Amino acid sequence: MTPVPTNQQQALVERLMNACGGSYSPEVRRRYYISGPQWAAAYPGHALFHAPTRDDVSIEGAIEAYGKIGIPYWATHDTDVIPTDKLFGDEQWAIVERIQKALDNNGLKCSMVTTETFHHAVWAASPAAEAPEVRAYAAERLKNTVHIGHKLGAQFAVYWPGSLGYFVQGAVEETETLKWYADGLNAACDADIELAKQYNRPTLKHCMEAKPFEPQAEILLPTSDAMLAFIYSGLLKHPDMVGLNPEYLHELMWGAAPRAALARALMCNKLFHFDINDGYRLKHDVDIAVGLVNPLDWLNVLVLLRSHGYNGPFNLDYKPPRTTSNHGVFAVSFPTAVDRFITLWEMAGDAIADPIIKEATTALRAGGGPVADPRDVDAITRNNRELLSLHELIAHRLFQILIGAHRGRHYMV
Ligand code: XLS
Ligand code: MG
Ligand code: MG
Repeated sequence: MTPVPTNQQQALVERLMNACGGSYSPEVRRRYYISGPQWAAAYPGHALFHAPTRDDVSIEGAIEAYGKIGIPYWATHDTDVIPTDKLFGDEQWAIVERIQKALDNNGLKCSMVTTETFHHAVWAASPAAEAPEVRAYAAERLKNTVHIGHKLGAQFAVYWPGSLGYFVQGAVEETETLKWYADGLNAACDADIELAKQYNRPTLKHCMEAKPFEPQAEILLPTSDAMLAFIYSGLLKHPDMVGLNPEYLHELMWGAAPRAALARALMCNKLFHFDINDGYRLKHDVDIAVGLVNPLDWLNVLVLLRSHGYNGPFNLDYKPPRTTSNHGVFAVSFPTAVDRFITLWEMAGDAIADPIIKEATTALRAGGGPVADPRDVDAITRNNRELLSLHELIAHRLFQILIGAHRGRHYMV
């Protein structure tokens, strides 16, 4: 084996990327409501046990790279772009202006803004801590993010409560903490109503994002379902303005079927925004890029969303692996993530239109016909016994669509 000299490695990666083929043009990619977060582009590969492996990526660097790839929207936490001690003042607004310029220069729009309420030491006891000054500060931060959102033309504000939970039991009174958390969201929505008037824009869509574990040991709103209950709990002043930003992996982490979790959000008309990535059940929030672990499940998720006309953002909330270089982040990681998403989205269209799946689904819904006595359990069971084999047949057909067998692709031994 011949070693690959360092000055030829990028060229090798590029050549093999081209050899893979099947990439969409930036124009095609821009037709989809895909957003690239600043934090995903700038993630340097660090974690609890990991030192960073990559260099910093600037605001302009991320936006320019997204523009070239064809990622049409950009999203950010407040402190991804504004140092904590520069928030609220003139320096913040100068940075916001810089961001707008970079977005304009590269043909991107800001879709979403979110407040970091988990990293800084001030959030040690959560954004809904006992101390009123912490909660007042949290409200200021949320209102400020809404303001930045209006300034940048965003449509969505996301809330991942992060440290809303505890490590040791008994000290925190959960119902009180949840009421305090609602106060923060209420302040953000009230501010939004005022700012929307001022900027002559619609109010933002406020989207809650659940994660079952991390960063605290116990989380007070661990799932999208818990958040739905919170939205309808009576604690929110504007429940109509608040919905969900489920994250694919966050649902998988607690053992859910992500498709079923999304269905429950759809039933309530609360699926506002969707963080897309992949990973493993009952494990950490590894944020692997979409489709690399569970492509069949992803196909199923997109069939559901397409058939319900979901038209919100698909936010690339994943972490390029720490083995990927700074060059690789934009040459391999982002374009391939976008292209797998588009491919799966198009396959979902194939699945919806597939004549075999259609006929099987219709037959299942028709059942075997009425039985003479509607209480005759044996007759009812017998009546559609053979039809039920279609469940597995449909799953097989979805697998065929995933591997292209429905288009005549076959393997020979
Ligand atoms: C963290 C979350 C975070 C949110 C936005 O696990 O996924 O990245 O999407 O704060
Ligand atoms: Mg997320
Ligand atoms: Mg995650």
